Amino acid sequence: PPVIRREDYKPYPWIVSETHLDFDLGLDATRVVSKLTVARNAKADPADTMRLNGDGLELLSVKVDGEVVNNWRMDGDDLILPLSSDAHEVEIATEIDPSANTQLMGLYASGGMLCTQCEAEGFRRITFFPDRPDVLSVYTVKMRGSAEQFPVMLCNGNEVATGEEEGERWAEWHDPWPKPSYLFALVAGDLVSNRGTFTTMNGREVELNIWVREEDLPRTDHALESLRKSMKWDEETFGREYDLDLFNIVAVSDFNMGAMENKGLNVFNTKYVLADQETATDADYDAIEGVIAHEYFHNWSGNRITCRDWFQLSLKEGFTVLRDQLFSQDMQGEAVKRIEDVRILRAAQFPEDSGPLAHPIRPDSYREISNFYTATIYNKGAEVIRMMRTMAGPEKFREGTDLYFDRHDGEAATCEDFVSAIEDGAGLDLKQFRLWYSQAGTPRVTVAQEVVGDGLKLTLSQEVPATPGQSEKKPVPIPLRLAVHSRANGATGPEQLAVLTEAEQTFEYPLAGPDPVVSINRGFSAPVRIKRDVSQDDLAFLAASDDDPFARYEALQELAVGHLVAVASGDRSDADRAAGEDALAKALGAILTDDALDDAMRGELMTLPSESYLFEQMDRPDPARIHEAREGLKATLGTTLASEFHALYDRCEAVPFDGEGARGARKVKTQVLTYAAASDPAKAAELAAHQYDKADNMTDRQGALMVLCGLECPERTARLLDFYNRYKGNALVIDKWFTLQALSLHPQAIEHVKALAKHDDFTLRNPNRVRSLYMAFAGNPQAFHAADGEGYRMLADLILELDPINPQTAARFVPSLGKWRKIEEGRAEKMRGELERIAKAGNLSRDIYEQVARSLE
Ligand code: HT7
Ligand code: ZN
Repeated sequence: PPVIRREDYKPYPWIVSETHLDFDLGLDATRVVSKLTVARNAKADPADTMRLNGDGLELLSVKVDGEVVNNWRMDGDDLILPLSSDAHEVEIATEIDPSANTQLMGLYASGGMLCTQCEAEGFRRITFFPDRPDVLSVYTVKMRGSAEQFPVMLCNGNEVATGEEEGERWAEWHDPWPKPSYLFALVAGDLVSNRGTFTTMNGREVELNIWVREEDLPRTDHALESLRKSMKWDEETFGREYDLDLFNIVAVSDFNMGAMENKGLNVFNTKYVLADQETATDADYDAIEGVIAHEYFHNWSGNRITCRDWFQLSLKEGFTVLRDQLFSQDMQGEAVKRIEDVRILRAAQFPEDSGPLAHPIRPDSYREISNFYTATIYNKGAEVIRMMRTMAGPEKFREGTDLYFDRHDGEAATCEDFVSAIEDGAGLDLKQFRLWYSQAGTPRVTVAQEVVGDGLKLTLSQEVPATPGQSEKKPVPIPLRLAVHSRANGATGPEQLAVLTEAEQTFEYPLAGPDPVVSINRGFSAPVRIKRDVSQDDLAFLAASDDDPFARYEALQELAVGHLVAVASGDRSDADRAAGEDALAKALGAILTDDALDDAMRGELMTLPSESYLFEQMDRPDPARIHEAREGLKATLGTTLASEFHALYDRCEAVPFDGEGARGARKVKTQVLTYAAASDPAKAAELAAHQYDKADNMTDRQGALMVLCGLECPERTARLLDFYNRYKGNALVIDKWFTLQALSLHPQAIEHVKALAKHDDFTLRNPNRVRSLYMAFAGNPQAFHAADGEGYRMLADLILELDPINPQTAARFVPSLGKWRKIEEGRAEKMRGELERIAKAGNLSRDIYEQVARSLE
């Protein structure tokens, strides 16, 4: 497959001012007639042909200015059409089979309905078209089909007319906003809606609909409320108002990603729409609120201003992730949300940035754009913009975003346009900062401190590691929020902002008292790794009393990481190990009994660093030893702090479902169970079974079952069976049932996964189901990294079997095998062997080819 390069960008030679689409809908055969009004683009190099992208289409006819023409030719899947004048009307008829579309890109059938997914390059699977984000057109769409099968017909914009004759229904839609083809959407099916309204800041009344299958209607209130909150927040925080009279969301159960921001017609994975107390966890509720906000916010950051080309993907995704993170911080609480976001960044993006698939947030090349919907583009992209906000301050940053929205409204813009607008609007100099867009890799910042007179001299140095294709790196500006506290008198120093721009730089701050302790990268102000020599006592002090909640979390993590890495590497004497456990028990004990903490924050602080995070901190580690060290520490802490844990559990258990602080209490309860499972499995089984049996909500039930799944006890089998029977038929909950078993700490988890892959409810056709089993399995350090390589073989088999069905979803599993350079040699060889086996198989998709080739390089 050819490599597409950013530097090769050229504007499209034709302007497509209007696009008229006519659909004859059928689940097995849909006919599409498109009429394009085209004119030469004076800003592009002249061309005497028009390239119309296609993918798997059956071409029926081509007309130019009303006459059938045959002078076209095919170049691969693309149609090349000679055009001699400055303006034409092009008409193309095609036929597609939505039921055969297992890739779920373009127009496809899902549970008897028809829906579309066009980002990034799915529109070319519907009709021949310049399927690139810088070709903006005004769409008018007419569709017709069986009134019984498709009583509801939706498209972008506003419905302008409908009708029904002899069992056939038709609808015409018009979207006044010019848009690129990736934002086109169509849905037809038997759906019902939860309808609401929102009045915008300028008094426009907007109709809101959450469209679902009838049986799902009772679980849509949270989605509707989340949409209203998002609309209000975007007006208040970014000054963005909605621009149509209608906003539709449709939930579909077969979907490759989370959701899609099509203009006025968002299509969502059911997972991010449906919720009620019985079937969705607190985390599910938050995820729904966050994803609804994200897609809604795209209406400005993505739709009104879109991307010039796919290299600019982070322009819309990074910015929109930042916007949804800030929204969720406001809705759910700043500290806990920030901790969760940093945990995601470290779990997904840091490994990507230090592995074979590392790329800048604005990549330079790709073969398959779907492979670049990554944690780097999304999450690091958000962090990079967050740093601009930290340097400017929220008010100035808002002046920057206002300018960006004003200056580029209606355009297909670049990351450079965004940075320039922030620079001009917020009054920042971002010349050097632009390196964050072009360099991959997570910077490492080393901290050294020295008391000089009554001040503290801080020497900060940075290094950006080499990444594939980028061996030489330059220093980047790193904004670090920090404070200098005193351990001796407990005084907290004022917060400062140090912007490290050189390879090495010194900063001086006044002391707050003797024994200075530096609290650095507060709020995780920069997406970097911090390296410093800091004593266990200093970390314990920060964990107990830093005035920045994130820094408290971070100090406890650092304390645990230091200990666990040393234990897993075999570098700790018995005495050191005992001292480390003691320090952690004291620090955690203080957290468990700190009455000033709310339980949501306590739940975060109780979370030990994950095995995969520990893996990242070590040189060619053995995952089994990491597992042993972490479980060992949990057991020790569970035993040492048994009475504190039990007192906490009892207090939290008494909080009713809707009581004050109930969500935090639920989080803490399950955390306590995880420690008990390691220290006293019999007691944990009893407690978890009790929690499961009396649960009146999914958070408690799932938490209890998660713990039971990892134990070898009779309670496990009975509750797993109960869970399955209770929720049989509810796909999203049965996904949880698969996940819990695939993620479990049970010694036979790998055997369970094999059996589950043969279960009647398992199918490769549904991405949620595939991910529920295999993503969970790939994230189960113990089972996936079985020393004999069985886990790797299973994953490679899955990739090969799934590739012909759904290459995009299959490609998401490749990075798990790409860790071979990082792991101990025995497993490395086995992982690499599986990648080579995939590479040698014939007929690989472009998606798998690219990911495997990059992973082996
Ligand atoms: N912008 C959307 C991306 C998306 C997507 C990309 C490739 C294949 C399928 C897809 N579904 C949705 C989602 C978002 O980030 O908002
Ligand atoms: Zn997005």
